[in-house]
Amino acid sequence: MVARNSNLAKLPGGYLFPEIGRRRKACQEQNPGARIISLGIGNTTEPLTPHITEALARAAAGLGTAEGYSGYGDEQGFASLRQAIADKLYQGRVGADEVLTSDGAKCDIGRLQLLFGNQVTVAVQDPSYPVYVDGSVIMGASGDFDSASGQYQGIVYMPCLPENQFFPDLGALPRTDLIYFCSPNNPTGAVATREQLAQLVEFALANRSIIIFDSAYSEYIADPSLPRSIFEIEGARRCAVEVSSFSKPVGFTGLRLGWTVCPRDLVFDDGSPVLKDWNRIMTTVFNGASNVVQHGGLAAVDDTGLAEMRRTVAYYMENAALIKRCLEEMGIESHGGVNAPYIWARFPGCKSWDVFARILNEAFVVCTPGSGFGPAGEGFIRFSAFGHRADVVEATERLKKLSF
Ligand code: PL4
Repeated sequence: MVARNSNLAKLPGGYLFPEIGRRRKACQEQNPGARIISLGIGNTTEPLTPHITEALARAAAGLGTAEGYSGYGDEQGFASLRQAIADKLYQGRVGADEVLTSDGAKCDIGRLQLLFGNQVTVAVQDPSYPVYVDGSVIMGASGDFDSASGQYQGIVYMPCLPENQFFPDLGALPRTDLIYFCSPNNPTGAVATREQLAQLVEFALANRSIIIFDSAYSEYIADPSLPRSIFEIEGARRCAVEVSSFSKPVGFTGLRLGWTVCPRDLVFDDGSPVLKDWNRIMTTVFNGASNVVQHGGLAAVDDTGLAEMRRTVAYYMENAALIKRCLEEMGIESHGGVNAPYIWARFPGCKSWDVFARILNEAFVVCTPGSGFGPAGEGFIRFSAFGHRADVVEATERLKKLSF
């Protein structure tokens, strides 16, 4: 027999989102006639535009011809797509050679964890997208789980609460090798200001840390004064990598296409470039994003695609406004939902999973319990703005009938 990977044994429970799916299924079985609406998992619902589906269809049909057929491509992705991302989404702030495309931000986070190995120390925003912590645990970079605090002993948790404007007190933090930072934030919906990101970069440079910046929701920033990329900040090229995705702005959650920017200037202690090792990881354990999907990505970032992207984002943000208004009418404190598709609602004195259960069983609406994102999420609930408009309207009507 083979010994179990002891790191996996450190995880106290299953991954958050399948657990929510399990509870939804149980509720449906108990209430077969109920029409459950999801404001839970951040999963896109609106159809792709003809502009994109035509590009996908053309590429797929081309594979059936001698001229259009292609097999393995470069693991880093189409040169044209890397250039388009650098030019259109980063306005030339990063080089095409620094952009490596992939099958999504989540998968890149896992491969970055492989890149940095298990000897690194790690800091995360608390609450945060569970992959940062769970992936670090699986890699062996977390220490043991302490059930009293709900924290891993080897991970530095940076509380991000309404009381500190969702930005950690950097002066109170110990040095770590890696700092995971997500803006617009999942789950709080908070967006770091330029000044805050400048402080973070200064902190990372002073400590010789590397920031893993997750900008999966950057297209949801409508306020032009807020930074969409860490690379808008002076010095970030020497201390940050950025993961991002076509999932949320274009609806490629099922198609799968993302990218990571790893600047040439970022080096390890020994002076060797991080980009060289990132290339090594990507060429070794990844075989390139689907060639059909990359054609869809090219369509998403041409002029028509970018205009459509803005309309898709606007649609989900109108949902966010409806959810926020509903919570306001209910007298529930809420955050986010302005430059981000998540609304973070506070239920003082309540346990997140209890509120989740009430909303599911009494309103047949799925949400996400804040504690699933870290101990500082206890007492909060995350509502996702991804959904069909009619469902969001009905969900808010049902929510208004509950009292907390
Ligand atoms: C459920 C901050 C959602 N099964 O689609 P990707 O891989 O390019 O991007 C995933 C991702 C990356 N970074 C952040 C994210 O919030 C997400 C997606 N998160 C959510 O509801 O929190 C989907 C979750 C999916 C998952 O586990 O990612």
